[in-house]
Amino acid sequence: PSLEKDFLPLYYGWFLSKKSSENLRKTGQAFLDELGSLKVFKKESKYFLPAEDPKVKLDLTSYFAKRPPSVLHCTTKFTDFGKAMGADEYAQQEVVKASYGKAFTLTISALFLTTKTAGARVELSEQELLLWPGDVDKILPIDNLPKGSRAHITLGCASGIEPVQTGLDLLEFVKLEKAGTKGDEIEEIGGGKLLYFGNGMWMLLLSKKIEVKAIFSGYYG
Ligand code: ACK
Repeated sequence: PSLEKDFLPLYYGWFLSKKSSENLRKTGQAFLDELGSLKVFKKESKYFLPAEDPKVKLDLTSYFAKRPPSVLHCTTKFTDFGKAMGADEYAQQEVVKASYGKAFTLTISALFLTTKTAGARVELSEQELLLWPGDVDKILPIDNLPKGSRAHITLGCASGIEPVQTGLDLLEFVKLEKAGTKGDEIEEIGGGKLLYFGNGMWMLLLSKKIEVKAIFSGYYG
């Protein structure tokens, strides 16, 4: 019997270095600032405004006021201290044990924003995909999306929204992409090409992908 079976973390994931974390927060903030100032965004801002008071000024920074408190992370498996489905199976994998405490480089290909969440899309390498659970890339049981589709870093959540939503929002984008809706190309802005998928769903495809340093580990709360 091993100790780790009895003390699983709240979740496993890659935890960004302090510097990478600070840089990514800044990049995310710059995106919010620029997007919020665009005419096309203002024209479509009704999705972010209360129906009863659609004239109030929208400030995306205060809209996404719930931000991760410490260093940013990319969740692999939410194990809920062992209570989540598949928690033990995940934790007992050799690759998980062998990778624990090891350094990785994550590649960020896009930033995205919906009425609920703001996040960064993570492109996992072959090696990183070995740490990705088999059962998380779906919203509905029938969804069949590429492994790692959900990989993300939460940057902020709207009031009343839990961070689990960020990955689900990213899956919505991926489902639209799979259905052939690539998003309308709005314009080139600082950092890349801005896409609009409708319903307040925006994505910035980074012209230069961002690499961040991260340690694979568990978070115990
Ligand atoms: O932003 P995230 O990936 O979304 O990081 C946090 C982290 O675990 C701690 O809350 C994620 N999380 C929470 N609940 C779940 C869940 N049921 N499935 C997958 N990820 C989850 C959350």
